[in-house]
Amino acid sequence: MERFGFVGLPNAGKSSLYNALAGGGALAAPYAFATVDPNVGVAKVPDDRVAKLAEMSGSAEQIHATVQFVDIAGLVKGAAQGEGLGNRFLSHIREVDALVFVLRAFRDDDVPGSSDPLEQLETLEVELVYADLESLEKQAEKRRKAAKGDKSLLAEVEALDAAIEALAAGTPLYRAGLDPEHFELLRGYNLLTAKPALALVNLDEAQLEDPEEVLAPVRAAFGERGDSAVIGLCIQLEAEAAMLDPDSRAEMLEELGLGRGALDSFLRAAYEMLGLRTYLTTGEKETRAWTFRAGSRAPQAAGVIHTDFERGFIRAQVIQASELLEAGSWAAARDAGRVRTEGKDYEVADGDVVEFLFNV
Ligand SMILES: Nc1nc2c(ncn2[C@@H]2O[C@H](COP(=O)(O)OP(=O)(O)OP(=O)(O)O)[C@@H](O)[C@H]2O)c(=O)[nH]1
Ligand SMILES: [Mg+2]
Repeated sequence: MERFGFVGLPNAGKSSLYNALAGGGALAAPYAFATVDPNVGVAKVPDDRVAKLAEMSGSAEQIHATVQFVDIAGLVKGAAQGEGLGNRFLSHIREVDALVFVLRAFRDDDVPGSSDPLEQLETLEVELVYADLESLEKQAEKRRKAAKGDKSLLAEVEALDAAIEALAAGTPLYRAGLDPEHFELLRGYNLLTAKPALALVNLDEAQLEDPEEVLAPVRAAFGERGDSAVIGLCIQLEAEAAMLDPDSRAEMLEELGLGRGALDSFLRAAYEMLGLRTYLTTGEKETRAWTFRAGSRAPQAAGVIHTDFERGFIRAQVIQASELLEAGSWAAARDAGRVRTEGKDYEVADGDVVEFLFNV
């Protein structure tokens, strides 16, 4: 399962965010390093299509796609040189697939720390960039030597040089605009800033009135990807709402004008940013959302259900969920000629409802 890690300064609200997603369980406290060992939780990826298809098919069970999220200890200036929880903290970040920067904007005199999200983003980026730069410089030297005898390594050395240049200028690789081929060649180095990243700005209730005022500078700093990669929400309210039963929760969010809460859209954005997409299967037994990587062909996507499906893949019957729901049933959609037959080169799309035919 894919994992997001929450990265932020002490008291930014990481453990509170964890509690909002998990319905409690993590210590959230107004002092630095309340969290030492990471808390790991699982969240359902919200998807309206699951319930709708389940209703259509009379499914006994509904199964959502899930992601893991990890509440990591707070990072401080100098972490890359061992300050705070130092290397321990960095190794926890290394183990996740994507970064969610939790940036505090909320103002509260009882909670020490900065309320300037931009300043925090800069601090975090400096530490991660520094750690990456240090690890790359060591490795690049060896690769340069090896490339003298082995020309096939030249492209990799070029990629390393481009990455080092960006990092030395203080730019994290997720927004350095590196050549995609270079980026690919850096994959094996497990760099912190080569992971996809998004920023979650923790607002107070007053700031919720006009979030853009707070978010705009963060968007600008986050580069071109800024618009979809910067999300504002009030973690405290979401965490309080998460502790309630579903009816009171809906009522509370409604009263605050938060609709279904911002957590759902945050989870969906994080999932998509990771390059994850969903296809669905539906029948009387269950309706289920399956996670695949954007760009996967039908056999690889089938392999998510079972390796036999990939190995013995013959063909897939496919229709978009919205079309199927409009038709009202699989049989009606098929009779209307709306169910397509696709082969092994088909690139599966988000929202496809699929039946695989395979033989092993
Ligand atoms: N006023 C206010 N307080 C908040 C908000 N979010 C979190 N807090 C409080 O801030 C304090 C720190 O929150 P945590 O979630 O423990 O912060 P953390 O990022 O996990 O901190 P460390 O584990 O020390 O790195 C707690 O006392 C929270 O109740 C918010 O939106 N508004
Ligand atoms: Mg914490």
